[in-house]
Amino acid sequence: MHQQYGGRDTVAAMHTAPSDLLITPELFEIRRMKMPLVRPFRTSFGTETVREVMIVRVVTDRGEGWAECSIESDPLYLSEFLDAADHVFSDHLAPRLFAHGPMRAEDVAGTLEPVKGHRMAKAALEMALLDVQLRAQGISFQQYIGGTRASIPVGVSVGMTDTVDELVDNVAGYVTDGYTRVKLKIEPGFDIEPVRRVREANPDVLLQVDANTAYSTADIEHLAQLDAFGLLLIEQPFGEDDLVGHAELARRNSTPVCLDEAIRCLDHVRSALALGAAHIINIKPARVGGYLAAVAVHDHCQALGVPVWCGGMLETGIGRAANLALASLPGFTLPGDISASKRYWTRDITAPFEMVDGHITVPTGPGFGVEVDVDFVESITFERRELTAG
Ligand code: NPQ
Ligand code: MG
Repeated sequence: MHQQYGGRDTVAAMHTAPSDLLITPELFEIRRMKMPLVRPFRTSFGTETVREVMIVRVVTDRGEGWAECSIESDPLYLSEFLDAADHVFSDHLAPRLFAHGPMRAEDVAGTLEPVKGHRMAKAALEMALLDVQLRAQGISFQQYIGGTRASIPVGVSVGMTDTVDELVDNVAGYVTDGYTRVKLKIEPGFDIEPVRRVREANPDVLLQVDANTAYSTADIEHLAQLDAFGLLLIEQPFGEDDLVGHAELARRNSTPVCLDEAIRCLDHVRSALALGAAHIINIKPARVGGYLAAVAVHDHCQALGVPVWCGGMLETGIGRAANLALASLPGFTLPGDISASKRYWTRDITAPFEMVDGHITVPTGPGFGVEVDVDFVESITFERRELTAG
């Protein structure tokens, strides 16, 4: 069993032959943009009305590739944030890739390994080079990882509201749209009653909750009230490092426990499962260091029969495309937070992803399979930097 999280060995061994195509990155273009959300998104760590988005374009001797840097603007979800990523790209990550010379996308994680942490930033650079590599080989990301489904059922993550009536209305709209699963954001003071009301109005909907670390083990008794609502899972109620606390919750309450923020690499998955701290794992590719590491986490969980689903970070079409392909792997047995583009954006930077009967089609074009609307990107960019060797 491979236990490293870096994509190289694990992914190559289980899915594809290692690429023999070598790529030399010549330039990374980092763009920052502001994209208004169609409605405010309120979680226990704040309310977002405008998503700041960072994307990366890499220019290489084998063509160019695009990536999305799925990080929050402030360090409120995890410690990583966009200004930090900007800095770490230019001072620590890009120089190591330029110094390495010709490489495969599978070499990126190992090359960047001396830099501790910053997995979400690393993920973006690997993603850009993987897009180049797959485009040059004429294969889709789905083919590369061995994704098996042509379209996948998707869920929606619903922000908190001022009143429970408003929440029930918002959920009704999403259920009418056809979402196959609804996730409610909860926090102390906005939990049992909202969930009760949504469940009463939607007796059969697949329902789950996400607390983004807003509780502590002192709340286990309180959270036991959620056991009455037939939830699929409760996601990350306690702190990102509190595996033992989550294990206690899993023992005492009947709602299955899912970890999000706690899972930043495969080692965290191994520890969480060994402790009984999780029944289910939310895989966010950026959080675990990239799409190759995400595949490795999937493989590990699949081998153990642990269900996984694909989380969301309010992605543009670039990240959404990649998440769809990832979630087409057979171990993604629960619908993910991969909504239609219009759940978040009035206008996306790629062609929008549309949902039909609760499903979205997985892209099949080379690389991540989307074309970036460069004119639109240019019009909403407020900062653009080029990183080059030397
Ligand atoms: C989660 N996502 O599962 C995250 C958290 C989250 C879809 O619920 C800007 C950028 C705002 C990233 C809000 C969903 C965000 C964000 C919430 C991530 O915990
Ligand atoms: Mg979450």
